[in-house]
Amino acid sequence: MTERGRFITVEGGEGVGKTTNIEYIQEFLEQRSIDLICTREPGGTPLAEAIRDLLLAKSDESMHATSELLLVFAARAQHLESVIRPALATGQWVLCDRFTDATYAYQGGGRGLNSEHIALLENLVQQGLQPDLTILLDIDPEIGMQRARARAELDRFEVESAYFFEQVRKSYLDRASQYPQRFAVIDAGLPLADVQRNLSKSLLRFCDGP
Ligand code: T5A
Repeated sequence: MTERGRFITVEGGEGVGKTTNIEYIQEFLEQRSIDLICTREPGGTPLAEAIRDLLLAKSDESMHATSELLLVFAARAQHLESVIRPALATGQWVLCDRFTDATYAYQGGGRGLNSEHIALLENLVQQGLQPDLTILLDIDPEIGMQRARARAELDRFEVESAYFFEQVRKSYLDRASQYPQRFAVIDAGLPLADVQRNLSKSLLRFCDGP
């Protein structure tokens, strides 16, 4: 029987360097001849990408937090069934830019939604599937937003208040303390070379064991 692939997620606040470091992680794993796919949330399939567009677009109609939560999980259900589960089942590794920890951080911490409601949807959609490794890139939200502002036009989340992003960061760090066996917290405020050195250490531990 084919051994199930491993599931790695990368998380963090705005402008923390996920895109930059996911390329690095992908190269690191491919150099070790690991067959992997790289994907993202919200998104990863045409339908889920259309939901992403709805979630990120600024609009005259404000989106209710519960609508936002349901859209995030609708995209996730599609992504899981069409991409993530089939890949893992054939032994491929999956490297995903954000997953459900982002929902606890943004919809739970940022929007203040009840985490028990998030857990209900998580159970429904994931049926127990959890990442094997979650890399949390942690940074002072003010520095992350400076980087995001310098890079591109801000989306519907990126125009939220400083308080919102402090709550997002706090929720991520709370999740990391709650699940230390799967989280690796990396200081993303360091120069990129140092961030990537620390990333390599975590990846080596994950690939080769302690
Ligand atoms: N969302 C998502 C939810 O609300 N709930 C959910 O359940 C999920 C899954 C998705 C949005 O959706 C929300 C959260 C998000 O708001 P996204 O595209 O995944 O959006 O997230 P963003 O944070 O918007 O991603 P970005 O592409 O904006 O930022 P990255 O990828 O974290 O940052 P990156 O790599 O583009 O770097 C930003 C800049 O900083 C530089 C880079 O060169 C770049 O210019 N940089 C550094 N500079 C100095 N030192 C370093 N160490 C640096 N690292 C990167």
